[in-house]
Amino acid sequence: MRVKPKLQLLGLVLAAIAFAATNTDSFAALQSAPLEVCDSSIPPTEGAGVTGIFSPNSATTREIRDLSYLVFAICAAIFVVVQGFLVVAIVRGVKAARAAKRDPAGSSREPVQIYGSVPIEVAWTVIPVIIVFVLGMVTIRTIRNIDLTNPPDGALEVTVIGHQWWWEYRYEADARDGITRTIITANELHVPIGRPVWLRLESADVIHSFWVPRLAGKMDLIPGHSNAMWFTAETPGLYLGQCAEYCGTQHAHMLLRVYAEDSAQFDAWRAAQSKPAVEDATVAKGRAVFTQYACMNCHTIAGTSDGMFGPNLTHLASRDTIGSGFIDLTRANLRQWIADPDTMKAGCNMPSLKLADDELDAVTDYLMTLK
Ligand code: HEC
Ligand SMILES: [Cu+2]
Repeated sequence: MRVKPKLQLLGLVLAAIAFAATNTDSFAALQSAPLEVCDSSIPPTEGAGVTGIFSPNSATTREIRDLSYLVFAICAAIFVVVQGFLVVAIVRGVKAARAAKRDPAGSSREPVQIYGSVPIEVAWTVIPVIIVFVLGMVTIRTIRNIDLTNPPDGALEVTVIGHQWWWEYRYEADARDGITRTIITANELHVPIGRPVWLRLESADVIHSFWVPRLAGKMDLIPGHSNAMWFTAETPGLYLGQCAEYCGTQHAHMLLRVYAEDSAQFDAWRAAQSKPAVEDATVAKGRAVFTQYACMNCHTIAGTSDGMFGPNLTHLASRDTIGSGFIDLTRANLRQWIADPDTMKAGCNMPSLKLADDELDAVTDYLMTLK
C-alpha cells in the first residue's frame, strides 16, 4: 500500500513541531521562565522557577536519577537497533522495487521466505527477558534503598498534612535536641543538612502528593492513611516543589518550599519557632480585629486563637511567602490577601471578611509583627 502524500506531509509537520519543542533554546527559556501566575499583578515568588530531577541533592534522588539514566540508555539502544533494522528493510525494499522496475520479467520473483528460525526466535525471547530482568533487579534494589519502613537513626521527624491548597508541618518534640514542644507551621519546611528527615504524610481532605524533585521522590498524602518518606539534604539552599496529585482548583498553586540549613541556622530557626507569639502593644487594635472576626476560628496564633482550618500564623512574619509559596510576603500582598484572597488565589478556602480599610491596615500591621 502506498502512503498518501497528505499523510506524509502531516508526519513531516508533526516531526517539525516535535523538533521545535525539544530545541534546546526553547527548553532553556522554559526552565528560566517565571512561574505561571493567573494574575500578573502578583509578583512570582523569588526563585520559583522550574525545579529539576537532573540536579539531585540527596543520595536517594541521585540513585533515582542514575536509574533513570540506565533505563534511558537501554531504551535508546533498543530504539537504535529497531530503527536500524527498519532502515535496512526500507533501503533493501526500495532497491528491490527499482530492480523489479528495470527488469519486469524478474518482478514475480518473491523474496526468500523463511518459516521459523530457531536462532532468531531464541534471540528475541532471551534478550528481552534479560533486559527486563536487569531493569527489574536494579529497580527493586533502588526501591529497597529508598523506601524505609522506619525512620533512619537520628532522623528529624515531621508530620506533613496536605490541605486544599496548602501544607501543614508539625515538628515532633525532639528529645535528642532537648526540644519538648511540637512546632506547627505552614508552607515553608525548614530542615537541617546532613541529617535524615523523616516525613509522615497525611491529608485533611483529598489526595495530595509531596514532590520536591531535588530532595526526594514523590509520595502521596492520603486521607485516613499514613505514608512516609525520607531524605537527607546535602547542601544548604531553597528547594522548590509542587503538589503532584491533582487536588482541585488551586492545585497548581500548592507549591512546596524546603529550606535546607546548616545545623546552627536550623537550631536558631527552631528556637524562634518554639517561642510564643510576639505581643506588641502598638498593634493591639489589629489583634482585636483578628479576634473579633472569624479569623480566630480558622487560624491559630499561639496565645490568641486556636483555629485549625487554615495555616498556623504564630510566626507568619518569619516566612517569605503566603498562599502556599505562591505569593511573596510583603505588607501590600498580605493586605490584599486579607481583603479578598480570591483576587490572588481564586477559589481558595479562605473567605473575604469584607473588613473596613482601617481594620485591614490594623490586622495587617498586627500580622507583620508575628516574627
Ligand atoms: C473559613 C476559614 C478562614 C477564615 C475565617 C480566615 N481564614 Fe485565613 N486562611 C484560611 C485558609 C484555608 C488559608 C489557606 C489558603 C491557601 O493557601 O489556599 C488561609 C490563609 C491565610 C493567610 C496566609 C497564610 C500562609 O502562610 O499562607 C493569612 C495571613 C490569613 N489566612 C489571615 C487571615 C485573617 C487575617 C483572617 C480574618 C480577617 C482570616 N485569615 C480568616 C482560612 C480562613
Ligand atoms: Cu494538588
